[in-house]
Amino acid sequence: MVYPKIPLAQSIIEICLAKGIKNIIISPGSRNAPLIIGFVNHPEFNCYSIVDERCAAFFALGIAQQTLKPTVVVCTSGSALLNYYPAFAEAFYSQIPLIVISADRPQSKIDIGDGQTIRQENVFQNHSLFNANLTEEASLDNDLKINKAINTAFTKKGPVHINAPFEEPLYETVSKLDVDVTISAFAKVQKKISIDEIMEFATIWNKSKKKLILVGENKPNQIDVEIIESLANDDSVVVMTETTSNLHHPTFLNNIDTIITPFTNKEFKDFQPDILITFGGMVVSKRIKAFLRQYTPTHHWHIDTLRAYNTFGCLTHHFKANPNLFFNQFLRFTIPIESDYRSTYQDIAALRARKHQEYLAKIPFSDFKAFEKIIPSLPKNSMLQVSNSSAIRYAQLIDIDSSIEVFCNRGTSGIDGSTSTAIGAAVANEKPTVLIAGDIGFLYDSNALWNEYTPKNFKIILINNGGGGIFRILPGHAETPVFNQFFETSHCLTAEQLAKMYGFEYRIASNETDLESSLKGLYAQNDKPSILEIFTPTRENDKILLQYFRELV
Ligand SMILES: Cc1ncc(C[n+]2csc(CCOP(=O)(O)OP(=O)(O)O)c2C)c(N)n1
Repeated sequence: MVYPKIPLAQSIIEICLAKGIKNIIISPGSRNAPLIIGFVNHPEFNCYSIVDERCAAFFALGIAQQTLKPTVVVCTSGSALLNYYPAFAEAFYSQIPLIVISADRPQSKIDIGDGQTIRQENVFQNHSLFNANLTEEASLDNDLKINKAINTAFTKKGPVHINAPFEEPLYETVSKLDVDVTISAFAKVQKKISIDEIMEFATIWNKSKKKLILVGENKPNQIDVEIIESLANDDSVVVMTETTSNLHHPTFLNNIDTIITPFTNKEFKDFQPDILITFGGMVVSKRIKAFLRQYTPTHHWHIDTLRAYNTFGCLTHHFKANPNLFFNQFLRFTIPIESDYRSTYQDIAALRARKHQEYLAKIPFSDFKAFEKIIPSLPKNSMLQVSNSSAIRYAQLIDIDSSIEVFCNRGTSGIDGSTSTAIGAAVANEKPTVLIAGDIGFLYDSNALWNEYTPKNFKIILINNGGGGIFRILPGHAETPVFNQFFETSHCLTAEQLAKMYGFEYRIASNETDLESSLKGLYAQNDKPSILEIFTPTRENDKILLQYFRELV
């Protein structure tokens, strides 16, 4: 075996090994040479080389999003580390385990004029679940900090930072380990809810005729079928899901904006629930947030082992359990109550579905039309990754096959890493993966394509509406030069040259007929990754979408 000579690097690698860490994304540098040498020469690790640290961290995030296990990113000293911050913040808000290991100069070399040196300790302080600021020598104290960082990423599901100072020489190797690391185990406590707690809340539940369950971002296959059935069959329960909820039942309302946008004040008032139960991560729909903030339920209970955000300003209880455990215990104490809450909104959903079909049948080629064609064309049992911002909002409006797993970086809703995340996720998941991206987000993260790991069957459907289409939809849009240059950032760029440079097959479509045949070609191509770029009419898209909400009643 080849080990780095520096004992601290040996300790880091041995503790990662003992903790079952598998995937290491490495960006080049010299200060991190001891770590690179150690990880790459160990057969237990899958090492990936990605130059751009921002892309590397999102790629790692994509792997961790799929494996639900901590993924490590390793970089050199200096500004390299700061490029991890967007993915670090996304990991924090999306509860994804990410371990940053940065190489550093010893503290005596900071702020004395040494090259490629910045203040690295605690640099992610505001979003880090633990900072292991190591000292230069291998020691029990350092071992414990490394253990704690990795354990925290596992148990608290989020990002941690290990900062490791190394002094030159950096490239020397040895064939035997000099360290005998200490491994501290972590206890995985399965949280139980007390019977008293359950009874108190079941009593409220049993008296309420209007219960709304709103599911945020949720990993596929997390909720037991019996729980889904039980909630779906309760007359007093409306379950609202989003595309990123990965939760399906014919009675669940999966197109929130379509259902609620046309509501009058009276209809909102009627819809106002007595109890709101939420689980999962971030909610995409702005409209449901606005509704629940104005028409606050008497009770809002959030279910999550770790966190509960007071998203609607009315949080009354946090059940610290996973949703399966909670519902399995809780539903045993509930009794049916006569209510027309569910049936009322089933009827409205049926009306909206009819109006939706009528409207889509008559609209011209546009972003909305493209989504109407793309979503049903996606292969069954595939993974869909979606970029921010209008892409995920359009995707929410179209029914999707329940076998398709959907992901979007909604922790911070950034446009800076959707492609890198999607590629990392595709590498980890091995399912056929399609990314639907907007042009600005795609161009922003074009370095994502700069890697050797993109699966041959990976596909990007790029909706090129000539700029940030979302800004046309948001209130405040006015057709002025300032809007075009500084909000929409309109452009005439295409992905053609990027596709050529990175060895992607490239297709285009700018009308419905082209789109249908291009989609067929796209799915048939599995010998190299592909991009299908769809050009839509910049100045029509927003009008077509806004008119949709007017015609739903
Ligand atoms: C890193 C980052 N910078 C800026 C934003 C603000 N922002 C949100 S959406 C958007 C434009 C996205 O345009 P595009 O990718 O073309 O998608 P479209 O809205 O047209 O679907 C911008 C700049 C952001 N979310 N993240």
